[in-house]
Amino acid sequence: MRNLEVAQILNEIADLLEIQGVQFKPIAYRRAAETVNSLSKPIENLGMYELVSLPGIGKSIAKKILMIDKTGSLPYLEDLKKDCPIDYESLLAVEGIGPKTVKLLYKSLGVKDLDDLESMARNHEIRKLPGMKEKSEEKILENIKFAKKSIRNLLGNILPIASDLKGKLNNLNVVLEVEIAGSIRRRKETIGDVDILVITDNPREVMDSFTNLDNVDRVILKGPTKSTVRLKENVSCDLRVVPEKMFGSTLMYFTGSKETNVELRKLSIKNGLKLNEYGLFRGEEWVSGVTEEDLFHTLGLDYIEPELRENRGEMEAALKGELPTLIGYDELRGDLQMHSKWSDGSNTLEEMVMEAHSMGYEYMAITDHSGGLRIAGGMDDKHINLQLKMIEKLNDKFEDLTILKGLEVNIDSDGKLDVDDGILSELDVVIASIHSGFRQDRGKLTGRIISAMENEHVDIIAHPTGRKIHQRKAYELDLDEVFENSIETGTYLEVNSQPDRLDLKDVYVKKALEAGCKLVINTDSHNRDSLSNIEFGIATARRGWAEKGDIINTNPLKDLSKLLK
Ligand code: DGT
Ligand code: CA
Ligand code: CA
Ligand code: ZN
Repeated sequence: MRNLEVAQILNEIADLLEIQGVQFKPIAYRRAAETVNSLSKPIENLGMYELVSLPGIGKSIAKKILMIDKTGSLPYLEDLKKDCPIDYESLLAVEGIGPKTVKLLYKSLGVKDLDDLESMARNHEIRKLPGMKEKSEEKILENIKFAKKSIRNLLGNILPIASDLKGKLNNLNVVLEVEIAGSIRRRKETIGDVDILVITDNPREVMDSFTNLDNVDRVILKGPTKSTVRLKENVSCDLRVVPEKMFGSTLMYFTGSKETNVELRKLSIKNGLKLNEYGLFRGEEWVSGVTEEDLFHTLGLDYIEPELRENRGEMEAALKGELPTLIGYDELRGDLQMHSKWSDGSNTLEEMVMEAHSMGYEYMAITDHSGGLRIAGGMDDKHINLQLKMIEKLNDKFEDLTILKGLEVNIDSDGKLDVDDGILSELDVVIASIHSGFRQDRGKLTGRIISAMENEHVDIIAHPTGRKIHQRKAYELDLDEVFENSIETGTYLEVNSQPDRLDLKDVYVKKALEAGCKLVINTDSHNRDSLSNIEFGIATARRGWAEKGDIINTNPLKDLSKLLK
């Protein structure tokens, strides 16, 4: 472990203790962190005796440093985190908010995360607190925006960058293997930093090339086995060199999630084994670790796909041989929501069709917006009828692709649709969605969705919760009631693949499937390039434990048509 990382852990302990209102200790940890940070030699070279002779480091902190050094983590910190119900990392990222304020906000207003903070600031609750003014509220609201953007990036923005890095590293002669690990491998919706592992015989050359890549903005640390850089795209990237014999165990460790690692380690101990990034051991004897598959099997588990490694019951399922067979990334036969220039899309109908064709789809649906002048780019009845004729003509041109006639209709604030049943009855796919009135109460919003589902023509509810990552919370919804009605009315809920929507999100996908719903994965593309976003929708479905049979657009057209009746 590097000095910087050790110091970070000590500072994090200080933050947590301060949030809990513990006296004196936070100051001690901060002083120790400062000492570690300003050391001129690597801390890993120091033993107990040298450590305690440093200013501000006593026996208890020295012990912790040695532990961090040896294991890469600290049970004391993990326990502190477990006891802390607050998303303090996000809150502390807001400029002007320190541990004392986090504590004040939690104790007096129950603020646990950025969303709570934002709503308290908007409702003018913050100015009532000691030491806070009207101005502080404005500042907080302003700074929340920055904090939200700077903390975590969308998977949709980071995955291409990481894949590009992987490619560049793969091109180096001395690199034998490269793998992306961390939250990207798990396809989490937002990403803190990029983690990459390589096998090489020549670490020095790999590190030199890595830190000199043209999109590296600055080098944060550079060592023989680990380097960290800040990329010009404003995200950090950790690169680790891994011995071949340990590739599986290191990949498993750095894929995480942290919670999953903790559970895997517990299971190992139960089996009289010890698991760490270097392998699986019985006493001193190395047992397994070349591949992840070996490790899982040695532990008596079925292989757990990275998307499932979130400690949401996958371990129990893997022990019992009851893991789902996840839907594959190549199993969709069509995309059932996209827009063209006929409404607010930026490509023509033909261009969208050509793109879907080149993706190898068997079918697709054009679902431009309805609503006439009331909706941006919405088509009126005349335009809808014209477009239907155009689609028929286009269909004649393609033998191996069927273009389904669709619309994305609007659910108004009373739950009524903005297109007559007469027109809806002529369509193959009717999608209904909420685009306004997000602030209504739970009963009203749930009622709107349910009345749309009750229309016999409506097949799909798009982006069912309306959330936009970093921009807008989901609206209030009784999801259990929505799931129940989805089954009763045969209306499918969408997993929207837009990287800032991913709606339904992973945990709701899982809930919906447990309730017995069927889902559809769409891109909701507004230009042809976005059709490739489908992988993020599939990833979200996989993170929600979806199998092929749960997703209607894995069906051949003739079966799909029956489902869309
Ligand atoms: P991120 O970067 O916040 O999106 O999420 P991750 O999961 O990529 O987390 P990161 O980059 O901090 O660490 C990569 C993996 O390394 C993580 O998923 C699990 C493992 N790891 C890192 N730190 C710890 C730790 O303190 N304890 C345990 N058990 N595992 C850790
Ligand atoms: Ca990461
Ligand atoms: Ca990392
Ligand atoms: Zn649109």
